[in-house]
Amino acid sequence: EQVERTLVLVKPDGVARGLVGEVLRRVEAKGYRLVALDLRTPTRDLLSRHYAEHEGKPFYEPLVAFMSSGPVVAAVVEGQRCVEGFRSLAGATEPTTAAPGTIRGDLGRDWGLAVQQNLVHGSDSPGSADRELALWFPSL
Ligand code: DAT
Ligand code: MG
Repeated sequence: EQVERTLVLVKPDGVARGLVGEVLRRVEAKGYRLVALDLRTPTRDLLSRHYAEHEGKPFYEPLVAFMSSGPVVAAVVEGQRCVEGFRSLAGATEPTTAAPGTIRGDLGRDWGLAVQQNLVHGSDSPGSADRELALWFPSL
C-alpha cells in the first residue's frame, strides 16, 4: 500500500460543539489511521505560517482570530490517498452548500460571520500536507 499522510484539524467551532468524536469517527470509519493527536490552542505565529497563502485576503484576519480563539484538535491521518480522501469527507468550504454526507454538509451551516466556521481543515495536496505537518508536528 502506498501510504500518505495529511493534517486534519477539528477547528474551534467543532471542539466547542462537541464534534471531535464525530469527526474522528468518520476518519476512522473510512479506514484511515490516526498517527498522532493533540488538543491545543494554536498561536497566531503558527497560524500565520499555516495560512500564509491567504495573507492579504479579506477573511485572513478573522480566520486567524477564529482559529486562535480556542482549542483545536490536530491529527496526523495516514492512508492511501488520504489527502484527497479527507477533503472528500470534509466537503466544500462553504458549509451551507457543502454536499450532504460530508462533515461540513451534515454538521455545518453559515452563521453570518466574517469567516466560514466550517468545522474542519484538511491539507489540500500532498505537498501542502508535508508543509503543514512540519509546522504542527515538527518532531514527527
Ligand atoms: P478550505 O478550508 O476548504 O481548504 P481555503 O483554504 O480556501 O478553504 O480557506 C481557508 C479557510 O478560510 C476556510 O476553511 C474558511 C475561510 N474562508 C475561505 N474562503 C472564505 C471566504 N470567502 N469568506 C470567509 N471565510 C473564508
Ligand atoms: Mg485550504
